Amino acid sequence: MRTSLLAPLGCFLAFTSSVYSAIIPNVAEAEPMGLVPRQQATSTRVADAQCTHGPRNRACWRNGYSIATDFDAKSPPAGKTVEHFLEITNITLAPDGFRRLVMAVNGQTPGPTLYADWGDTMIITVKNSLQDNGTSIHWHGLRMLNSCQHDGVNGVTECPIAPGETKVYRFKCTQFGTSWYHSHFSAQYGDGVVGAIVINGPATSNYDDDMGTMTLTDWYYDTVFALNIRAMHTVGPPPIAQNALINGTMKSAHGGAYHVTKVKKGRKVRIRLINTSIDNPFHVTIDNHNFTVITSDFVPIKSFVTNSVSINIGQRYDIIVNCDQAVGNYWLRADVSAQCSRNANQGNIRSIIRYDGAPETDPTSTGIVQSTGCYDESVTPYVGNQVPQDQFASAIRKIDMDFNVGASVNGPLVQWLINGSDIRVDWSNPTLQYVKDNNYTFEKKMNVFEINQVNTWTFWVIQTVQGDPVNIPHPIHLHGHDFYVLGSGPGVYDGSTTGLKFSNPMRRDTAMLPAGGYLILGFPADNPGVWLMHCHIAFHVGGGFSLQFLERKDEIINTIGDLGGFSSGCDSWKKYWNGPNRVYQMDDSGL
Ligand SMILES: *[C@@H]1O[C@H](CO)[C@@H](O)[C@H](O)[C@H]1NC(C)=O
Ligand SMILES: *[C@@H]1O[C@H](CO)[C@@H](O)[C@H](O)[C@H]1NC(C)=O
Ligand SMILES: *[C@@H]1O[C@H](CO)[C@@H](O)[C@H](O)[C@H]1NC(C)=O
Ligand SMILES: *[C@@H]1O[C@H](CO)[C@@H](O)[C@H](O)[C@H]1NC(C)=O
Ligand SMILES: *[C@@H]1O[C@H](CO)[C@@H](O)[C@H](O)[C@H]1NC(C)=O
Ligand SMILES: *[C@@H]1O[C@H](CO)[C@@H](O)[C@H](O)[C@H]1NC(C)=O
Ligand SMILES: *[C@@H]1O[C@H](CO)[C@@H](O)[C@H](O)[C@H]1NC(C)=O
Ligand SMILES: [Cu+2]
Repeated sequence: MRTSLLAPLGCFLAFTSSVYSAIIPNVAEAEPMGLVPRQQATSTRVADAQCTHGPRNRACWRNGYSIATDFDAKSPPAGKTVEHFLEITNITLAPDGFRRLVMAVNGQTPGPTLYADWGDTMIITVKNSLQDNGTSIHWHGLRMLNSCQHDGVNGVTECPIAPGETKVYRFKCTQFGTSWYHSHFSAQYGDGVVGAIVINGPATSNYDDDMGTMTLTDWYYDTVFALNIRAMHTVGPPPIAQNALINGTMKSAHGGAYHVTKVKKGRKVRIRLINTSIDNPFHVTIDNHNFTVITSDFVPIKSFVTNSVSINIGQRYDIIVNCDQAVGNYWLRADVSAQCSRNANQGNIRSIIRYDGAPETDPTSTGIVQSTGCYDESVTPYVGNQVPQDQFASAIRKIDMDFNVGASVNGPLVQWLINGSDIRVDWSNPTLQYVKDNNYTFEKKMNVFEINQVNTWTFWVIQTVQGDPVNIPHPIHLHGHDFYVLGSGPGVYDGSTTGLKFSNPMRRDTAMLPAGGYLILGFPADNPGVWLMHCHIAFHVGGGFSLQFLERKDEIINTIGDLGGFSSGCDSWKKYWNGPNRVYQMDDSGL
């Protein structure tokens, strides 16, 4: 088997000034006119079929699809099929000079970046070559329209892939932009099972060169499996990361190296920032350079110029940097916000932006004063949608989120309660099995919330129970949908619509629940399936901070069709789990 990694060729198309003047529409012309209801094709202003995507007209795509298209309403129908092969192994690596066991993807962490074009179908074969763990791979932020059986959540949409076994995931790229994949098997992704995803498509601003993805992740010298168990049985702050990795590398007292991104003076370059942390949010700046932010998660936004961007776990921002400064070396800095997390190498988490012709030395540039705090950037989607305010009051449902310290045989047990219950999935009996069996009698610990109204909007307020000793923000991530963020705030939501945003609110797949406060989300029930919603801090999801939406249960099996290797996967898993060679227990939520 082999990996086919298609280079993002479209991003390097050359252009001449004569081509430039002939190209329509430009970005400004592609601007959608006002707001339209969510379920309709968005804009009457579609791309000219003649217009070709390129450095001077990134707003174009092809065949009538452009940046003005609402990708929730339609996407190019007949793309190509892109195949990838990922093998998960347990090996020793030293990404910052310190040698430790990691769980790698094709021998590296982050694993290979998966490329596709908008409208393509990805077929990804995952082989679990770990000796003593299952795995399941989730394609973060991908909508998985009518294909929840490929969402990669063990205990929900599949049984884990048993050691030595393979599973084939298949889904259509209905969105475009930047994302990542990661394991959903307990804390496994924190030990290295992550990688980036790039889906080429149009963009709201022009640029010359696509520099690819840049992953930012906190890095621990103990395995995250071990730390997670310790965190679950220790009352107090979570473990402190020893370092952070930018694109898989960093310097430390043990050695290592800074990642170098090579740019050309006079060019505008696109960098796709992805926060793959398990606990650390970052503020990213580049010395001497402002940049233009063009997307938040998969959603194109009205671009804005800034000198710093705050990225929470699971979130992505694509930025365009104008390389207009003197030829030289400049630091890209990723600072951890002391208010929400800690990192032992705070202040030194950096990579290098090196202009062609600059010496191969470390930069001497100086940074700006970093912004601090734990918040989401305030962004406006480029394709504007209206959320129906008249449906809000009758549809809103409340979910309480509470911190608790319980007891277990291993000492105290840190629990994150969702309406009173910390989730525990059963890897051998995933929720999709219940759906297959027409059995809707769920145990409380599964944290199942049903959404049964067809194609109407569903609204949720996640409310932190007041008076807890632990008050920190949580990055909330939803599978199967981009949610609309209607509002958030400190304290208790008062039930009113005053201050909520129904007209083109922020739309994304990961948003911040403020410390001790509430977050109000809405989305249309247009994707039958079982979808997890959880805090993306690995220690919190391990401690139960997760729920599952069971969306339009009666339609799921007919809509998703072929279950692929669902049943044979569960058979192999149960054989391993109940057999003599299994050495470990599940001792957290399983997610
Ligand atoms: C990884 O390797 C270590 C050391 O050989 C072993 O103890 C551990 O069980 C392995 N983990 C998995 C998941 O295979
Ligand atoms: C997964 O492997 C790690 C060691 O590599 C171990 O600590 C953990 O308990 C294992 N979990 C399961 C459920 O196999
Ligand atoms: C990060 O590393 C990947 C893989 O080597 C590479 O393709 C990409 O260009 C790097 N990103 C940046 C911004 O340098
Ligand atoms: C990644 O997200 C975590 C958790 O929200 C946050 O603490 C960290 O600062 C983020 N990193 C970046 C580079 O934004
Ligand atoms: C970045 O933007 C700020 C605020 O607009 C401005 O003062 C500064 O000169 C800009 N820096 C560069 C290098 O363009
Ligand atoms: C969560 O629990 C509260 C209090 O018991 C209840 O009022 C509410 O309906 C529950 N939420 C959902 C979505 O079931
Ligand atoms: C539903 O599934 C649960 C868990 O497997 C089982 O205990 C229960 O008997 C099932 N109920 C029905 C009606 O099949
Ligand atoms: Cu959390």
